[in-house]
This record gives sequence, C-alpha cells and structure tokens, in this order.
Amino acid sequence: MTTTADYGEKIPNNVRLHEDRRLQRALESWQPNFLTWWQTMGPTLPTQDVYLRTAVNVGRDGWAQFGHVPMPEYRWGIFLAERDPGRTVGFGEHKGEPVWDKVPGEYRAELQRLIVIQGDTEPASVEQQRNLGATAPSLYDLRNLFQVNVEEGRHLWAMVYLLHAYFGREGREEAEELLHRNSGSEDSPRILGAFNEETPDWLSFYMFTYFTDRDGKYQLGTLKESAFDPLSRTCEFMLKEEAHHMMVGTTGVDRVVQRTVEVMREHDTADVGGLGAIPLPVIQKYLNFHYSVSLDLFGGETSTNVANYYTAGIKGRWMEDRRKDDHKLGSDSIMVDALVGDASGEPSIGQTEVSALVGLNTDLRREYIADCQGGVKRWNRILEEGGVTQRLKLPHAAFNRKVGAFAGIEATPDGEKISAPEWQRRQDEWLPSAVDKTYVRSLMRPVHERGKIAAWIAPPRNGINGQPFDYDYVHLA
Ligand code: BYC
Ligand code: FE
Ligand code: FE
Repeated sequence: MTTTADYGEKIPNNVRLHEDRRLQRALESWQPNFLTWWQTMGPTLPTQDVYLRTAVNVGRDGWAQFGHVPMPEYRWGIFLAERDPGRTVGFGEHKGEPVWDKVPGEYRAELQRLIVIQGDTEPASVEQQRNLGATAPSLYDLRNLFQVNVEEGRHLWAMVYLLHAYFGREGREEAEELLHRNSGSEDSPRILGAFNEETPDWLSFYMFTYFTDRDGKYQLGTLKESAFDPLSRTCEFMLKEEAHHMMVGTTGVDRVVQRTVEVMREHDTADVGGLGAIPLPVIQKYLNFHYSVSLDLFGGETSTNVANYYTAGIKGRWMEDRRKDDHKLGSDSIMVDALVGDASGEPSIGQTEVSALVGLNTDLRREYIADCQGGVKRWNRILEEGGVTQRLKLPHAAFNRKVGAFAGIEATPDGEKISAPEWQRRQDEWLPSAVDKTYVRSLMRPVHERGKIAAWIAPPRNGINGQPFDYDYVHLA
C-alpha cells in the first residue's frame, strides 16, 4: 500500500487504482457524472481561484497541501488510512478474528446500507450550502465554505469508491443514485431528515457545521471501528478532514456571539435587533433547531438494526477500545429515553431500561450530547467575559423530535410535555420564526473585500494555515 497520491492520474488515489483496470474504468465513468452534479448542484458563486487544502497523503507528518486552486481544476482523490496488518475485530461475535478485506456475504446488505446512508449525507450538505457564497461575511469565511464543500465532495468519493470496489453492480447503481437524490427534493429527497432542511444563511451554516457535522464525527467514529477494514480505513482518514468542519462551526458561533456581546455593551441593550447584530434569543432558537434535528440523526433510542450491526462487527461504539467491558454486551443493560405511562395512564417523558445492544443509538447520542455541551460552555464563557448575564443552553432531548421515543409528542426546551395546540401556538418562541429568519437574512450581505468583515460577526482569531485574516483567500471571478 502506497501512501502518497499520484496526482498524475485522472483520479488521485493511494489505493493502487491502476492495478485494477475494471474498477478504474468504472470510477472514471462515474467521474463525469460527479462533475456534472458539482456544476449543477454545487457552489454557485463564480471564482477565479480559492486558497484550499488538498489531501495528498495520509501520513502523520502532513497530509495536505495548501494553494490557490481554480475550482474547475480541483482534484478529488481516494484516500484510505494506512493498513494495520495485525488488526483484529474489536467487538461483537467476531471479536478477536482478523478484520475483513472483503465483504462477507451475510453482511452485504447491511454494510451497503450504512455506506449508502453515509454517502448520501455528503453531497446533500453541498447542495444545502450552495448559495451561501453570495452572502459570505468575509473572504476568510468564503474560503472555509469552499473548503468544507470540496471535502464533503471527497467524502462522497470515499463512499463511492467502496460501493464500486466491493459491492458489484448494485454498488454502482447506488453510486448513481447518490447523484440523483437531492436535498429538499419532493420526488427524491436525501435519506436523512436534517439533510433536507435549508441552510439559507450563515448562522445556519455555523450551527450546521457545529451540530450536524458533529453527528458525522460520531457516526464516522463508529464506522472506523468496523471489521470491514476498507470502511474503517476510509473513515479514519475522513475524520481528519472533519476536524476543520467543526472548527468552522465552533468558531463561527463564537464570533457571532462575540459580536452580539460587543453591540449589547456598546448600546447598553439586549435588544440588538435593529443594530445589525443577532439577538441572543435568535441565536438560541437557531441552536434549538439544529441541535434537535441533529439528535434525530442518531435513529431511535432502541433499534434492532444497531444491535445487529454491533453483533456482526460492522458498526462499533465511539472509542470502542476504551470501553471497559466484554465488547459483546450480551447481558448488559442501559437506561434510554422513553415515554412512560404515569398514574393516569397518560404517556409522560421518562426513561426505561433496555438491553445495551438495542440501546446503542442512545449510547452514541449520549457521547454526542456531552460533546455539544462543550460548545455551549465556550459560548457562555464569551457571554460571561463580556459581562452579559444571559446564557445559551441545549434544549431537552424531547424538544422538536421527529425520530425516536419523543417523535409523537410535543415538549418545550425545558422538557415539559405540552399539547399539540399549545405547540402550534408557541413554537415561534423556541424555533426560528419567519420574522427571525427574515431578519437574519437581511444581515446577509456579502463582504468580498480583502480584510473586511460583516457587522454581525467578529473576525476570527486566526487565519488559515498561518495566513493573516486579510489574506487574499479567494479571487472572485
Ligand atoms: N431521518 O432503527 P432506527 C455526516 C430510519 S452525518 C430519516 O432507529 P438505525 C455529515 C431508519 O433508517 C453522519 N429516517 O435506525 C454531516 C430506519 O429505517 P428502516 C451520517 C431515519 O438504523 C454533515 C427507521 O427510521 N452517517 O456524515 O438504528 C455534513 C428506524 O430507525 C432517521 C450515518 O448516519 C432520520 N434522521 O439508525 C456532511 C451513518 N433516523 O430500516 C456529512 C450510517 C432513522 O425502518 N447510518 N431513520 O427502513 C446509520 O448508522 C443508521 O442508519 C442511522 C439510523 C444512525 C442513521
Ligand atoms: Fe463529510
Ligand atoms: Fe463534514
């Protein structure tokens, strides 16, 4: 296995693609369809070039190269992390056996399904973000948008490689379908709910990259544990790129909060709505929305699918090797969120004990929620240091859910169960209302001038790859 990509090839890769002519030809015939999709569904803002990092290697001592790249010349490559020749299955009924280089017939359908679901999210996010370039608050932010977009495109390539290399004709058909479904489409929407929502403004983009890309981090983390070694190695490398997406979200929200605090202090008012900043209650509503739709991405609190994946060895837990148990979970149990009958028989928000295996979606969601708390803590520190008394918080797990135990009920962000009519009446208090969205959109005017930034957001502390904030990150067409 070589680690350095050959950029002399049509499809840069570190998987010795040239040694498998059939596979190479199949991928080369998918490539123009991908490029057509990128042209029609990808970023709409015309540019001369963008300062991008391109993956060139998978090594510890550097894997990326930075430079100004004209978008039509961007090269999407196939990169798998280095093989660990002694690797064994870490969990489930095959624990301790050597990992698989091929797809076992009995798990083919399940593995294909997981890879298709993963693959579907990647182009979906590019589609959701396609118009944001037109309203970027700075060239720095514009560059980050393009960076996230090209890497999500590369993540699609990563899944399409697996489908082509290991799943035969069905895999090739699924690879085509990944370009035909579209975010928000009536007839053929993307598979998971959050990926059919709009990302119409930059506050949504930062919340999306904070909360929804973070689901990606956790799902990829579980697939990295997979006994199907090519999937594991692909996900391991994707996780390196994912870190930047989350940095964009974390610091993006930081900077919005920072700017709001500054304007609140300057004018000695919390009512910054007419002053060009985003009021804290509006930030809270955006947070409520993106967090709750991202919780849905973990599936039901209990799931026989996930129990089967685990037992088969195809999807593990977050940090599987740090767990101090038998990694089979045959007799363990876990408390999960549930609707439980109260004395009157009316269902109420509570918890119930289930077998650990069927509760694995809950286990992963719990890790995710703990991580999300970290963001809220940071943002609240900015509020505190700015001398502001208001605080942000994560809404209750029952709030605004469409998947899982709480899908059928309505609840406030504090976790109080309410009736459907009350929800109808009051949801604008908790989710971005038409008025909030219109206001945020009214702030979204492009600042495409070097070193300048929009008034609703603070500049970043650091530039990209050691460059200053006022670097010429993007040359517009
Ligand atoms: N929307 O048994 P259950 C990323 C379906 S993000 C619509 O609880 P399971 C990225 C479910 O398919 C990471 N449908 O589900 C981020 C099932 O259908 P069937 C993406 C949903 O299988 C930002 C039924 O409901 N990767 O990378 O235990 C930018 C019962 O559900 C939803 C993955 O998700 C939903 N939200 O868990 C770019 C990893 N949730 O079987 C990229 C792969 C559930 O009844 N996927 N359903 O027809 C999986 O591991 C699992 O399929 C899920 C669901 C965790 C998604
Ligand atoms: Fe991704
Ligand atoms: Fe991402």
